[in-house]
Amino acid sequence: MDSPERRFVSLKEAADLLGVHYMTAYRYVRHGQLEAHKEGGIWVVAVDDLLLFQSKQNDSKKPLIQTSQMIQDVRSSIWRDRLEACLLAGDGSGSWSVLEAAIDSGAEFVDVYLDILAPAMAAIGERWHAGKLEIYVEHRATGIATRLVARLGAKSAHRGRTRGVVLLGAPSGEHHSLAISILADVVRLARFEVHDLGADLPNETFLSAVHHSNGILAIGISANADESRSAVRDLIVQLRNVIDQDVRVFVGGRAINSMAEAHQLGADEWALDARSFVVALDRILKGK
Ligand code: B12
Repeated sequence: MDSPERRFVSLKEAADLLGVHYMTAYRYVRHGQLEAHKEGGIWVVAVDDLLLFQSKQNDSKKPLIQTSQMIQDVRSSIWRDRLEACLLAGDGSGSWSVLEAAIDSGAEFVDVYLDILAPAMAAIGERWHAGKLEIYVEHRATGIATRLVARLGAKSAHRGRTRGVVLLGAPSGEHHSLAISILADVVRLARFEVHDLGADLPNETFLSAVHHSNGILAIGISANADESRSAVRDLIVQLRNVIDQDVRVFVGGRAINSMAEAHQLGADEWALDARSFVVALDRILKGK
């Protein structure tokens, strides 16, 4: 896999974290004070650059947003390392205890999924890629992670009205279902109704699910293995025959790295991760 990732937030999120209006944050970018670049038409800012910007602002006596954010990041990395160690050791109950401790110490569910569990799995994937891991260890860790997600999902579930239906799945030949489960829970936490169809789904099954779902806001197709791209393209061609024009088709996952690639596969949109996906869904909902 790639080198350890930098975390990015949208400029809107950056503005919220800084406690300023979006246009103010945009001005920082225009004036070269804050590093940002465009991804799929959306300005994004690396968290490191945001923290650097903030530290430079210290003198101006503005309240420091994210001393707490920095602390949170450091905490997350500690929990993530502990979780990774438990997952590698095949220690299921220890793994759950790490997540419980993180939650007890104030971590949000979204952060547990995305800043602790997902990076711990990514680190295990890197070890596997570097040939430093027996393959069974990765499979065992995935089994534990799947059970962790089930427990987290039960703990974080909420009742009440939802804001629209989002269908998630992966096409035939694509076996990474854990990523979809995590994505699904994070989108649920943002109060969307998610139909998680899982991985390795024949096209006709996907189409049938679409046919039987009312009020679909968006469809998200996940692809983590590079060889799944053509299956994604095929699926989207078929989906176009059955979906309403205003249903947005998203693609995402480790095999798809930009909006341009998403468009080449026939999708309307791409999102880097679950947080940006939720931001995009919010935007679509507002435009309705
Ligand atoms: C567990 C795992 C497996 C398990 C999957 C079991 C399961 N039930 O899910 C098994 C063992 C089956 C497996 C198989 C393979 N794997 Co694998 N796997 C992983 C691993 C370690 C974790 C995946 C995971 O669940 N991560 C947790 C998720 C939540 O993290 P995430 O990727 O950051 O997810 C975010 C985004 O991707 C995004 N996202 C994901 N989907 C979507 C969809 C939409 C619409 C949107 C908007 C966003 C979005 O949002 C998520 C949340 O923020 C990853 C390593 C990694 N970096 O993740 C490798 C990894 C994905 N696998 C990889 C590979 C190469 C394979 C194999 C080809 C290996 C092989 N030679 O057999 C096969 C492919 C099988 C297939 N055809 O699908 C590579 C993929 C590289 C690439 N791009 O091609 C990775 C990155 C490992 C590596 N470092 O090289 N794998």
